[in-house]
Amino acid sequence: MQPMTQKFQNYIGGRWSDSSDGKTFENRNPANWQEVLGTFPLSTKEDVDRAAKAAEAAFRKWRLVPAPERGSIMRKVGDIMVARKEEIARIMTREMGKPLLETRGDVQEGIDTAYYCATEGRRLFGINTPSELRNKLNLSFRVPVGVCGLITPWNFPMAIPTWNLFPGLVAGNTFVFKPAEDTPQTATVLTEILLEAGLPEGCLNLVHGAGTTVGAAITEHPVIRAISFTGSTATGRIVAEACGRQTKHVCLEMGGKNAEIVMDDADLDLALEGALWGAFGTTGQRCTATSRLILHEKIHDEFVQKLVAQAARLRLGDGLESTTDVGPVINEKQRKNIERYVRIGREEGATCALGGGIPGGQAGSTDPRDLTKGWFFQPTIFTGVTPTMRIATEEIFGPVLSVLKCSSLEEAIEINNSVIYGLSSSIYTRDVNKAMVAARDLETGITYINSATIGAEAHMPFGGVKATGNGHREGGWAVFDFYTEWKSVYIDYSGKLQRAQIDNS
Ligand code: UN1
Repeated sequence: MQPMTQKFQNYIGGRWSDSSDGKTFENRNPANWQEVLGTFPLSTKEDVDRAAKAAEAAFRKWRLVPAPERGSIMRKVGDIMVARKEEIARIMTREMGKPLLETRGDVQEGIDTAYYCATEGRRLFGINTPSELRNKLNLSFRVPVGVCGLITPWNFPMAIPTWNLFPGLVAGNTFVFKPAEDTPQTATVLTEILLEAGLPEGCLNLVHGAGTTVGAAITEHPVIRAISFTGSTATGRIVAEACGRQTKHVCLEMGGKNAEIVMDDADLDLALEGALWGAFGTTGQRCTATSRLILHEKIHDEFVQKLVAQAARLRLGDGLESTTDVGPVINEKQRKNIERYVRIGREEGATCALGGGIPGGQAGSTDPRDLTKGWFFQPTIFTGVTPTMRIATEEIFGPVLSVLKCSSLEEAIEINNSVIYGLSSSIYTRDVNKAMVAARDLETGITYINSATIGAEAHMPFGGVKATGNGHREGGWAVFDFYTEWKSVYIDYSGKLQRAQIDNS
């Protein structure tokens, strides 16, 4: 007998419910696409409307709960996540594909964010200034924005929702949350954890479904005052336009084309490890993934040779297997896109030095490591890439690394800065002067010195410049600037009318 497929629901206004029209979609395992992990509501505009109204009602009370008390819920959330870390990592690996080592890291990022936000509940500092007038006091403090809409991607199914929900809730906002259709179960677990920790009804409303329906309805809903979106630059622009029309706050985290620069004085073994981890970790599906490697001409050939040899040894497989280094790509559409870019790279005249295709295997085999069952793609390295090629400028979001050559630090920086994106960058050098020039001049929101382009920490600002973002940051203290408004309060205790700019002259 076939096992029953688990049926999951939305969480709106304190109740678990189906989509208003009863429709559902399937969640499948990318390492074995025959395996259905559950069905989820394919929600409607009406569901979003109910969620937004529930969030609005909850906001009236939640904003008055003292911030340290809101923060203490996050401490409990962190404790529950610690206790359930392994279970969540397994759920995430099954629906997202990356190896357990990485899904544990994803959960850990959520735990770190929970404990960090718990402590921020006791700060949320404002700024007080002297008044220009006598017997008058000026205060400025943070107030919540209101109902926020959160639209998150599948590559960090736990970390990215927590980067938003935890600080946003501690700051006193309430949420309508639409997770990616590829990773709805991790989002469901996160919702359960917040409820178990004591988050009141209506503060978090989980609405599953398609971006074109649920995402669009969230973006357009008049009650929702701020939108946080992480995904492609193309979709981000649509979200931004809609928000602009409605004067809604919007925080965008979009594409990247991150480069690792290796100078001729670098510790090459370290730089090699960084390149392998940055390019092929998470199967290259991080916004921060290394998709360009800019090598100094003096070390280029030796480096490429070692890189290709080591990348060839990476083991593809189901992320649940301890022997797996690189999991599958998330879905068929993404894999087709990666194949398309490999074709483009070849047509542009770059040399495919490794991989470039779908790995073979025994069709119909019962071996759990059979790669034909999932959306696997070989780790791929292109050499002879020049800065204007499409594989050097466009985001691929897969295990494809483009290798470029430079003859100086200045040229490396120029190549790095020549793309439209600006999320992360990295430089390997032993020369402190070069490192400092790079830290200053690389046009990215994040720069790593002697470390890979990936690995942001929860308490530091995260985000990019140029087409990657719109000036906001997630993570750390900076995310509270997005989830709060400034309120300026003037307290006049002179007992008379004091006219600013007039009575003080
Ligand atoms: C992302 O790729 O969208 O810095 C997030 C990193 C991770 C988060 C990446 N901590 O690579």
